[in-house]
Amino acid sequence: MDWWKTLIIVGVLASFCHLAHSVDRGNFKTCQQSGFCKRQRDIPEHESPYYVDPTALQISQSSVKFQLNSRSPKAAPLAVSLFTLIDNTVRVKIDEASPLEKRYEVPVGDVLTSEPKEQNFKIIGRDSGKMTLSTANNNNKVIIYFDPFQVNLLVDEKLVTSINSRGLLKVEHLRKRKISSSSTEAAENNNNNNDNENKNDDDDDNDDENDDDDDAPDMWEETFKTHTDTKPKGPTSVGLDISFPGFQHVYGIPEHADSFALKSSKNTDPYRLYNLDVFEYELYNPMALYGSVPFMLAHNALNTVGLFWLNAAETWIDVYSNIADKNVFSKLVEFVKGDQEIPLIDTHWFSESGIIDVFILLGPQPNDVFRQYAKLTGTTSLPPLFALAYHQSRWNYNDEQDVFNVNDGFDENDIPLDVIWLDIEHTVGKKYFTWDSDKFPNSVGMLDRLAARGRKMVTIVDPHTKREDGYFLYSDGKANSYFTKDRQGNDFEGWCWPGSSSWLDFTREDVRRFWSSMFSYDNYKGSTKDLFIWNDMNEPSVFNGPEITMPKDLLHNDGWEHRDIHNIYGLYVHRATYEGLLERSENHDRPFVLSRAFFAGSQRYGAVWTGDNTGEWEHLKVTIPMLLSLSVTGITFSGADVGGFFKSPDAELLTRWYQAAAFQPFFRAHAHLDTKRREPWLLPRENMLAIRQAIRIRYMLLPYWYTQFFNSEKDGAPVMRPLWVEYPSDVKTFGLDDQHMIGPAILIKPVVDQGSVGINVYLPGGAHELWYEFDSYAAYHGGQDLYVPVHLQKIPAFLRGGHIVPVRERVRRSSVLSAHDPYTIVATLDARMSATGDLYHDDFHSNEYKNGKFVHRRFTLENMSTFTSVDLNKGSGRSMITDAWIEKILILGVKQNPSRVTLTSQGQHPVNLVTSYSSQLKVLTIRKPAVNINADFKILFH
Ligand code: NBV
Repeated sequence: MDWWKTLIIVGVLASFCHLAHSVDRGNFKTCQQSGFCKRQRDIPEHESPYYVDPTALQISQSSVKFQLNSRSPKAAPLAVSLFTLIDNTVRVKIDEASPLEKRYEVPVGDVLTSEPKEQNFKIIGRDSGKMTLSTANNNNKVIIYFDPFQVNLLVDEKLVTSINSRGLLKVEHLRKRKISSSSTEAAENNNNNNDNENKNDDDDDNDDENDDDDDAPDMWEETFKTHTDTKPKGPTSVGLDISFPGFQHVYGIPEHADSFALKSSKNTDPYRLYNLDVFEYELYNPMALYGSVPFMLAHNALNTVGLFWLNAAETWIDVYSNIADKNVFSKLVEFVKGDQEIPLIDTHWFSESGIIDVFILLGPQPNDVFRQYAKLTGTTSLPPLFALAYHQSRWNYNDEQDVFNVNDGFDENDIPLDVIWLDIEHTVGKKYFTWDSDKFPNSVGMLDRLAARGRKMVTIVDPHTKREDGYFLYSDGKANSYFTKDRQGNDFEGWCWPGSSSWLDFTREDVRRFWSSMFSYDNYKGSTKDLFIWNDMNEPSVFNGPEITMPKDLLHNDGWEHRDIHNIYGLYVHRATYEGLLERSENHDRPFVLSRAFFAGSQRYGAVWTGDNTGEWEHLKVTIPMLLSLSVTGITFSGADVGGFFKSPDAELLTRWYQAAAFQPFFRAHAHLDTKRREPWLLPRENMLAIRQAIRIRYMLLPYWYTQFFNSEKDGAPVMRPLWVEYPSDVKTFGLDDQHMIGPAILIKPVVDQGSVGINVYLPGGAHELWYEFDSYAAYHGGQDLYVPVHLQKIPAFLRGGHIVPVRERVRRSSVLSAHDPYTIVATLDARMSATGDLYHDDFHSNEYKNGKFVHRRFTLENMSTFTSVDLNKGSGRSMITDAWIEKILILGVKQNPSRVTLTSQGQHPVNLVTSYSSQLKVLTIRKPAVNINADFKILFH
């Protein structure tokens, strides 16, 4: 074996076998170590050198196009296209006016679901200095200032976003390299590696003679540790500043292990977006992690604005805040003088290549921004129900017997479970789509045995392919030239779990089709319809690559460099897998695929998780801001390894982790190979009971979760949501990192501190709002910090008054087994003695719902006098015949026992219903209304 390979193996094993104890920062670049980051970040704030020639505007009904010229001889002219889009959205594209060659743009359909629909504007003002546009039927304005170039966006006459107001627009134009004596050697190397371009050519107009930075050492080649990035195109970065006047809070741009409201980066590195496999990541810093969504939301008491930066290259974002960045002295002066500055958040975005393509989503409210973003990048597809239930994973369940023991363990302890997961050790030598036949001699039999209890299995399929002749994936991939290429045009070879590996070029559609076909039952031998997939390592993780990933100068489809597409590689893997599962059932069944890497739009293909966290209290805490950041940027279906991947949590931490995660979208326990086994029954009994209780609550609430996911597929609103989505003007909610909501009706503040005996929960909404404690049904007013004493079983959760939540009370072994069980409807009265909510129901696994085969009802309780059920699925002309019925209705906050309660269903005679009333709990229970969930009915309270 080559010496370098031995070194790598030792290094990798050392880190993966836990000799290291925290992130090795030296493996990852700081801004100072990244040429373009440094160059872009160092631009001083100034008046922009760019100006528009107002006589040369090209104006159409929905776009304005113009050239930007610069007073600085170093900057090449730029071409700007500004589009007004439907639904209060404005798009600004900035490219070089005449680039040497085309710059990369993500193909339409890959992130944007389709070409965004434009909407006509009116020119409502124009003079020599500016032009003002407004789209029909809304109160938004776009003002283009000519000199210096700047774009302001107003909502209801309020300035909410300003582009290039700090003059930081900078596009490093493509150029040919000048050969100077100092750089000859480097240039030669460069040309050797890249024989089709960059020959020195003195006549070229774009060759900026005045640009004396051209030969800066890191512009044409960049070395990090032992890796040299040959940068055949030289410097190609793009950057722009975007400010949010009037805002003090911005959110989003996952993935970072950091607070939900983004912090000022004045004294740190900028937030980095570059999909990376970061071993033992640290908390509360802006380092990059496994996925990237370049989408940010600014929110204040009046407005929400979204900013989507469509660029798949490495990206850094600076966030400055005039309020947060103020020093103590100026705060004191302000306090004494009594005047306060208007808050302002300045952001500065820069990407290594591609073009500037920015979408400003003008809201004005949070749900508007979610819908506007969903129109661009799509929504989370409704998962099959089992995917929302509880998952049990570990690296690794060793063999079939191990799987059966786990399967039985859940039943013996009456703990519901839907899915058991198999990690990389189930394969032959990490060759995916294979089974180690010693450990798993009869995978079909095993899958069937799980399926008999309504359970599924998930296996891991990573995107690195073992380079072994005879391994079908490798042989076919090689024969068809499907692998990502190095600079010499050979299949790139790197190091990963299987040893020497290659990586399919998932940016190519034909390669994705090839990958998808691997999931057919014929190709994936030993799989059945009950087997689903997990894509790990798809950043992609390359053990011997720069920053543990692919070299940036590798080549993909049409000669685009890995640099251009890095952040979207993982999405393509996720997508190809998702499409494979769809195909294997001829589009009949909904896929389930978990992915570690992601980008904007990944929500369309399934779930993501936050990777290799650690079994420590701080890691439990950070799950909330991390998952909220994913949620508000479209990645609705996300979770964190319950218990933490590294290290062994003690029983208390593990219990609290289950309780928090039972209220997070993707609910899976997972653990590193080296950790102690931690299936719930291995814990002391009181912990096992508390965990069982948390999982049972999850199952009880599955109808509510499922309904929320159905709604989210339609409107893009997150299921796990910050309080400010429901209470946009309540400033006390803007900085919360430790409590959140599920849909509009459930508020939760999990216990995340060791030895906690009580916690303060903020109940929003003012004194007129009512909140009902989940276990006791006790009612509390909003607008207060409520102290809640806690014991080991306690999960501080509240139901919001005025809502109706569907649940299922019968506990089964898995969610599938309760598909035909009746529902209980829980209504919580608000101050007007009313409540409303909906229930969605279908076959829980197929795509038939897309043909209208579902039940969707709206329940409304008016003034504690009538309860009605209305069909929300009338429009489709189809519905679903179901035997599911309502076995109980619980009404919380009822002040008086009604003398009689009657039910009228489908036009029949009214019948009296059996009820019971607890004057102490203020709960009215209607027993056995026994009405089909799809019936039109009315209940009257006399
Ligand atoms: O496949 C092994 C693990 C997996 O269990 C984990 O969930 C992934 O995030 N995988 C990473 C690779 C190695 C991690 C040290």
